[in-house]
Amino acid sequence: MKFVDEARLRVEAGDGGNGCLSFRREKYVPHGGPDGGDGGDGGSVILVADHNLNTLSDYRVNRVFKAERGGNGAGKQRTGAKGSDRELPVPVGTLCFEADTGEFMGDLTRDGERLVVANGGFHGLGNTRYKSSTNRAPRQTTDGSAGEKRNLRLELKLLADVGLVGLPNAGKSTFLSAVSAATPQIANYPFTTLHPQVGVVDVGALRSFTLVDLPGLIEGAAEGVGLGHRFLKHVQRTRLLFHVVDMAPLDGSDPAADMKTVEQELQAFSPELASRERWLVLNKADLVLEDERETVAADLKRQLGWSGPAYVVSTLSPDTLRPLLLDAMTWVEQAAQSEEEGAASADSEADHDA
Ligand SMILES: Nc1nc2c(ncn2[C@@H]2O[C@H](COP(=O)(O)OP(=O)(O)OP(=O)(O)O)[C@@H](O)[C@H]2O)c(=O)[nH]1
Ligand SMILES: [Mg+2]
Repeated sequence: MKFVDEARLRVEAGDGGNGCLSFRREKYVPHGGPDGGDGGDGGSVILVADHNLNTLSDYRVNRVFKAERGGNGAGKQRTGAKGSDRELPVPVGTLCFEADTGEFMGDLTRDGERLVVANGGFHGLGNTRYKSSTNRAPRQTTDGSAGEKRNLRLELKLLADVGLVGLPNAGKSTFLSAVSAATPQIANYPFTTLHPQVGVVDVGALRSFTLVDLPGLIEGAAEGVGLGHRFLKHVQRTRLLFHVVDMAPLDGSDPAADMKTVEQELQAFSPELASRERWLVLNKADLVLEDERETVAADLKRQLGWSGPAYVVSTLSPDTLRPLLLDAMTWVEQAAQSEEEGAASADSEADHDA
């Protein structure tokens, strides 16, 4: 399915049904009282996050999505039916904005999460409601109120724990396919990957993290060279980046210079992303003689002044990825835990203030 990560649409909630004006008419009851029922509420339009979706392609052509109008009230105090809601499934990671004002409306981060984007109108009242001791035959009713209508802009920013960045051909997709059930396209030409793809990495019993594979970055991506750099937004919400580097590029390029290129492009996209926790994944170790691997790796780190974590791997032999995956799992768990603690302490501070 086509990958679409931005969309515009119009949503129109249902109007409330009108109240009814009616009087009881029965045999042998000459002056029956009022019996007009209320209308039903209009249906709302609701975004619902669905983890089976990974694209906004359902919304790529500007369409209008309407919820049902509430039914009108009727005699014999019958209430109009409530208009049914219109549910719009969207991928987890969808952000919603009101298109005309740019106002942020919500972020759907969990499967099943719901966001009402247009509230249905309120029902009108039937004349039965206006009966009183002084007015036994009210002719008053109200109409239902109008449902909300608005233009929306949706933006998908994938949610994953770890993101893969690097030059084209570094082996990012091979990495994802080696460690998850995802089946990205792999080939020895640049820009094989055109769209981000997420896989789940199982690391033993009940421990897993999500990993997103991206297209390759090249020099000038920020100015639109190659596939540009817009896709980097899909790693903005990751906790950790794997920077995949080809240790022995066939084109004879210098791996240290290659690394710097990627660093510069991350920086150009967002300094915040460039300073995100990033681990070096020196790939294609199988192309380097076994007793030279450590020297090559040490040399690269020295050239870059790299003091962070670095792993020498070959995505063609998944065993070599094991230590990296275990460390990443632990790191992700700890990051999630400290985030939770941070949120909890912020909450308790707020309680304290209150
Ligand atoms: N020898 C060797 N080749 C590898 C290794 N990992 C990947 N490759 C090869 O490198 C080529 C590129 O791999 P991909 O996984 O498509 O690279 P990518 O980083 O996803 O590339 P783009 O999608 O273009 O950005 C393919 O021919 C892979 O078979 C490795 O560890 N050793
Ligand atoms: Mg790829």
